[in-house]
This record gives sequence, C-alpha cells and structure tokens, in this order.
Amino acid sequence: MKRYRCFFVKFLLCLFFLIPYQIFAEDGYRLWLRYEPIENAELRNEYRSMLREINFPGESPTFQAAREELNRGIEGLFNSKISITDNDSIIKEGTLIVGTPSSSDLIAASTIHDEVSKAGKEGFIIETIETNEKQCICIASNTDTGVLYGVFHFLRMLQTRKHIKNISIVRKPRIRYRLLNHWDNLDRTVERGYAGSSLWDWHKLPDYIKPRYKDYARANASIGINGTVITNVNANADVLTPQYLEKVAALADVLRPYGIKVYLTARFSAPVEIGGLETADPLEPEVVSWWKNKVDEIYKYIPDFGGFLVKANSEGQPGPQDYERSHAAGANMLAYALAPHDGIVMWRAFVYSNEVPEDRAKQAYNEFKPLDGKFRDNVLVQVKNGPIDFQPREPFHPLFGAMPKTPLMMEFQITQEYLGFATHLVYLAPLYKEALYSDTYAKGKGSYVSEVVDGSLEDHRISGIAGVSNIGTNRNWCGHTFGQANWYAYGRLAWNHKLSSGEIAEEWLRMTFTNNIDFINPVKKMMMASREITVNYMTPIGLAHMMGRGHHYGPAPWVDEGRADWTSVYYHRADTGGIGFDRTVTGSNAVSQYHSPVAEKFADIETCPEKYLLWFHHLPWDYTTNSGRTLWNELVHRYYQGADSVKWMQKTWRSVKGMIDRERHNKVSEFLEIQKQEADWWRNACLLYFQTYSRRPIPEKYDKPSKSLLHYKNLEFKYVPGH
Ligand code: GCW
Repeated sequence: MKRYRCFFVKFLLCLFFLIPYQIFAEDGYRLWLRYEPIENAELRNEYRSMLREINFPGESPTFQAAREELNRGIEGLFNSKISITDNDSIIKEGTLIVGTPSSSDLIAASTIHDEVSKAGKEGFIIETIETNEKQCICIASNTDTGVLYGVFHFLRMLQTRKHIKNISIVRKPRIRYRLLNHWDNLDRTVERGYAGSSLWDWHKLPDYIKPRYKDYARANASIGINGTVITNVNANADVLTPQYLEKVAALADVLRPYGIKVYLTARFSAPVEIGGLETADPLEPEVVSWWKNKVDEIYKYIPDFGGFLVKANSEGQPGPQDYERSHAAGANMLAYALAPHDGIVMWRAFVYSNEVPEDRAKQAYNEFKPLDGKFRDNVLVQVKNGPIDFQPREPFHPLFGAMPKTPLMMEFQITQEYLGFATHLVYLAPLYKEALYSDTYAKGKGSYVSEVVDGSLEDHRISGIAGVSNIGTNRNWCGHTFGQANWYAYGRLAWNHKLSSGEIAEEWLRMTFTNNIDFINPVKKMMMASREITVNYMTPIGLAHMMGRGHHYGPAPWVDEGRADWTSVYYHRADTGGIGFDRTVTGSNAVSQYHSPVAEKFADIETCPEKYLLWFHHLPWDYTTNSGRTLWNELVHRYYQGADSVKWMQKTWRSVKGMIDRERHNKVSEFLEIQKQEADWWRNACLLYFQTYSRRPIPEKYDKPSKSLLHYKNLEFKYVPGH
C-alpha cells in the first residue's frame, strides 16, 4: 500500500512539473518579446526603484497599444504589476513618465521639451529627469508612434539587462519607409516562403481577425517597421476589387495603432483585367482616370493607405513596355493618382530579359540609369542589393550611386530562397551590412550605399528600404528559430544601419533565449560566422546562381537547358580552360557600370577582392589565389571548409544544451543536421561537377565524395515549398 502511495505521489509530482512545461512550451511564438522574469535580484531592485509607478495619460489606440505592451513586459519581467496612472499632479520618485508634449503636461513643462523636438516624427528620447525634485525616467516623442517605439526600446533595455540609472538617449530612424514585402498570394501560398502559408486569412477576412495579426504588428513595431506590402510582386489584380479591399481595410485597422501602413502590389494590367478597359497603356487618358478612381476608392477603404509596389516587365509581368512606354511613364501614372493622398510608388528595378543579348547583371542599370530625373517625386525605385538576384554573395548593385536624382530603395531578401530555405542557420545581418557599407564612390570616397539608401548622399526628401519577408503560419513564424534573427536584424538595420551585426545578434539572443553569457558568446560567434560558412559551401570565390532549376533547392551547377539566363552554366562559365564570368572589358564589361576607382578595382585581378573574383573574372584552374593554392585547390578548400564548419556549428550548439529550453534546442539541432547534410551535398555535387572541367584531383587529405556526380544529377524534387 505504502509503495502505491509513494508511486501516486511521484505521479502527481510529475504531472505538477509537466503541465506547466506543456502549457508554457517554448515554441518560438513569442519571438524576441518574451519578457522572461529577471533573476538577478540586485538588477531587479535597480529597475524597480525607477519603476514605482507609470504616468501615461492619453487615449489614442497607439497609446493603448503602448500601455498594453508596457503592462505585458513589466508583468513578465517582474512577475508583478505596476500601476499606470494619468494623474500627473502627484509624482512619486521613480515614476516612468510616458507621452508627447501634447498628451502629458509633465513632458510639456519639463526641460526635455526641446530635446524631444530633435527626435523628429518617429524618434523618441528616453531620459532621466528631475521633476519636483523627484528622479524619474521619461519616454517622450512628438508623436504617438514615436512613444510606442520608445516604449519598445525601453523594454528592450530591460530585456537585455541594461542599466537604467541616468539615461539619456535620443533615437530616430535614418530611413523613412521601412517595409516588409510579403510575396503572399491570395490563395495563401507564399512565393519563396518556407514557413507555412500566408498569414493573411483572406477567406475569413474581414470578419475574423486572427490574434496573430496583432502579434505581427507588435513584433514589427518593436523594431520600427512602419509599412507592409501584403501581396506578392507577381501580382493579382483581384486584390484591388471591393471584395478584397474590404479585407485589406480590416488588416489595416489592426496594424494602424502600431504605426504600420498597408501597401499593395499593383498589377499593371489591372485596368484590363478588372476594369474592363481594352488597354493599360499609361498614356491613355482612360487608363489614367481608371487608376485615379481606383486609388480614390482605395483611400475610402483605407484612409492612410501607403501606396503601390510594382514589378513590371520582369519575368513575364505586364508593364508599360507592353505599350512601348518607359518604366518612368508607368510609375508616374500611378504616382499621379497617389500624390493627392500622400501615397508613394515603389517601382522595382529588377528587370532583365533573355531576349536582350546583354549580361543579365547589366540590364537593370542600362534600363534605369537613363530615366534618372524622370520620375515624379513620390516615386522610389526599388533595387535589389546585388545586380543578379539575392545570391549568397553579390557585389553591390551598380545602380546605387548611378541615379542621383531618384530616391533608391534597397530591397533585401529575408526569406532564404538562395540560402538554404528555412532549415539553414544563416544570420543575414553581415550580408546586409556588406551591401550597405559598400562604397559607391558616387561622390568620392565614403559614398556608401547606405547613404544612397537613407537619402543623405543627395539630400532626398524620401527614402526607403524593403525586406522580403520570411514569415508564415508556422508557430514560430519563420520556420527556423534563427530565421527570426533575420527579421529582427533587418528591422533594426532599417531603423539604424550603423548598428553592428554583432550587437544586433546579441540583443536578439538575449531577448529570444537567455541573458546567460555562457550561451550568448559561443552562439553569437556561430551566428556571425554562419553567412561566410554558407557562401563557402554554396558559392565560394564569387560564384553565383547554381541552384536547382525553378524551385531553387540544392545544388545544380549542371543546369544548361531552357532560358539561358536561368541556367547555371550562364553564370559560372566553367570549361576546361577555367571558371568564372568575365565582366571586364574583354567580357561583358559590367565593371564599367561602377564609378572609378571601384570599376578599376573590380576589373584588375590583382585588386579585385577574392570574394568577388569569379563574379568578375574567368580564370584558369591553376591561377594562384591569395592563399598560394591554385584556383582549383582553393575551390576545393573552400567547399570543404564550409561544409566542415557546419560540424563546428553543431558542436557549438551541443555545447549550450541545457542552457535554454529543450524544445527550441532540439529543433535547432535537428535543423543543423539537415544543414550539415545539405552542405555536404552542395560541396560534393559542385566539386564533382567542376572536376569534369578542371580535370584535377581532390587532394588526398580530403574525404572523397561518397556518391557519384550522376547520383546528384539524378536527384529530383517534386514538391518543394515556396515554388
Ligand atoms: O528571385 C526571384 C524569385 C522569384 C521572384 C523574383 C522577384 C517574386 O525566384 O520568385 O518573384 O525574384 O524578385 O521578382
């Protein structure tokens, strides 16, 4: 009997510990907004002494959102509530004062009033002030949205355990339009999406508002994203019909309090497809007035609608060139309709055609540079970071610095179409920074891409940046837990491109996992190395575009059929003489699209950075690289180093087991194993293929690929996500 009782007690104890684990399982849903309790008593006391009470008057929806977040954060971090009042007549020592000069008399009366004006429209200040001889922290801004950003920033300080005694912070965004681009279709598939279906549940909108929409808004607002294009650039005109506009309006209502505007993709042929016109010629008056009426109608549904993103005359999309009109004519027609409402047009420069007998890398520049100065002032031209297509590594796009009269938006890909989908751990901040801190020399040394993008180089009125989202219906939003870091890093850099990749990684790790430095140090190191590792096992030394045809899954350097500019051989140009794309004067001369001295630097094999070598040069297999190895041996070395480094990542991750929850640790471990296998696959397939041209051995010290080239060539994948 006693034995049974003992068993029963043990059983109950198990249940007691298991149930909370089940309920509060770390499934990644909470992203970086977890607000876990602060364990360190000293720090908790320091924080509490400055957070005795919160004074936060004002009723706007944005203020309500900010208050709700403060409550949520504080309850989580301190396991208790702090009262929020709007009575500013009796202020206690250690009150957190929040608001704008117009919502809060305390802020209006305080000396920080002047400081606040420096923060602009979306910026904020967080400062320790003395009010009636009481030490208080104040979060202030000129606008409600700025206050919300300030609240998120303050919560981030607590989450990352920053000291809050005597703070004095002014933060404002460097770029005005900080957008996510969703390549989401109305049937809820997501082009190049690897994290489930589209978040937007069109069928149930506008009546059913998923709680997720609000959490999406919270996450974005926490990193300062202020706009979202909710439909695919390969656009469907149906979204512009009343049936869908009603649904879009419902989404806009959820996002609005969080400072996020909704944008749509405009299908250029919409006047024909849904308007019943015979033409979509941008110079036809009936087309102009169709768009004008359509835009006016959209604003009736969504009074703060952001504007349109357009992919035209690219990869089969309709556009003004169908009517022999220029991209500027097309963009301006839409811009004209949007201007009275303060809306913008983001016109993509991602255009190329296999009918044009020109290096694909040169085509966007050739098309757009002559149009500089021809766009209306509410048009931004949206340019991908590199001249081809979101490859693991590309040099910066030569359009940056080539169109001084036009605001150029940066387009990055957050979703990992070419970087291992959602199963490879690749931290993308270093890729973003590499592009943003490339020197265009447009106005002499120090004319960075970042300054073109933030508008400071030419003093543009508007500026923008877009990230192609990696978000879907997966419980953890991004598929890979570390995919969340790329969403986070994109937003943080969109706000302030001067932040370093390392500090962003550390912030994210602290909030997403733990403040335990024994965890942070090795994992941060792994994140920081991960992009270079991926480049090495996929496309080292400037190679690009060698993935599986169509679906883009895995290596396929042998693809040589179909549209030439969609084959791999077009890009690597391997033959028995060597490998690489000659883009110097003896080849396509794409180097000439860069300003001097960048052009000369890329053109000369002595000065061309090795990371771009085969992007710009076709070199013999026995060319001597920086390491002293022949080009073939260097290629072998990089592929092996890349693939072996994934084992190092696995080891690193194993070493932190037990420092975080089992659930997320296991999942990342399993994904790292996939990454390991796929890195080996990339290495083996590419080396075996290139070996047929190099006719050189893989040096003895490396393990030989276990499978044949034929094996890799015969692999077929029918149902690849995102395709
Ligand atoms: O990278 C390519 C993708 C297409 C995408 C296109 C683009 C939305 O493979 O899926 O289409 O770029 O950026 O327009």
